[in-house]
Amino acid sequence: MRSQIYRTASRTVKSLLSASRSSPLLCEGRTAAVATLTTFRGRIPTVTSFHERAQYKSSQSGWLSAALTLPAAAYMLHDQEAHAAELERTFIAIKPDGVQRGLISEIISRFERKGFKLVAIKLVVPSKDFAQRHYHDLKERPFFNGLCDFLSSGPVLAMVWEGEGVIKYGRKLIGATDPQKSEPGTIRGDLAVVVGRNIIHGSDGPETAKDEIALWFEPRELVSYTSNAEKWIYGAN
Ligand code: DAT
Ligand code: MG
Repeated sequence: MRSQIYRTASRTVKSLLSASRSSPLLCEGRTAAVATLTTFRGRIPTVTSFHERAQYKSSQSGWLSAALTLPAAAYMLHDQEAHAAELERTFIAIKPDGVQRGLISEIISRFERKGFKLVAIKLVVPSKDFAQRHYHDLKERPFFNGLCDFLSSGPVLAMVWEGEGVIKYGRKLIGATDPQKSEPGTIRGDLAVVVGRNIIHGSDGPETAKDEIALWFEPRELVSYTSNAEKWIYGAN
């Protein structure tokens, strides 16, 4: 347990430090949060939330008011359970057919209700060149050109979801590539009929997830935060 806490803490510190390097505007709040980490022995994972509140306050009305909120924030977070799971991230996109059919909220709610956390989202119309980069591993397939034409034909809702096992389980929520073979209860099984209009994309492994997140999002577009629900979603008895 203790080593998990230290692992999570060091991850938090690393991400805070790298974020502060990449974003000078946020530097003050983040550095202060890292410094505070050393004073919160035994309650390390709450620092992320604390930091986010401090950063928010800092961006709203300056560091002074953030400093004034510290005792209250520390008190409010005192009861939060330490969530020590190593959380992973996956890239999920609702393709133009899913967007046009009004399935955004239906699809998002399935990931949300499961307990996964949304950490990035944007609506974009990818260029054909961008679509070809996204599907580069399929460039030898006969449907590659049509697939890239289709992905770049309209708005795509690009997202990053976070959670324990989210890459593999995200694929389970999505269902088999061909909706004719997807189980009922899955997104494609319930909401799509043919492979050429299967409404959603999900990364198929850790390496793909990393590459696809980097292709679609700038690091600063990924929002690290602690959800209030996490203490109810994660835990061991
Ligand atoms: P998935 O989207 O399940 O990861 P994939 O990576 O093999 O599947 O293929 C990417 C997309 O290409 C898929 O969502 C739909 C399209 N596609 C796959 N196989 C196809 C086929 N046989 N005919 C037409 N389109 C296909
Ligand atoms: Mg794939």
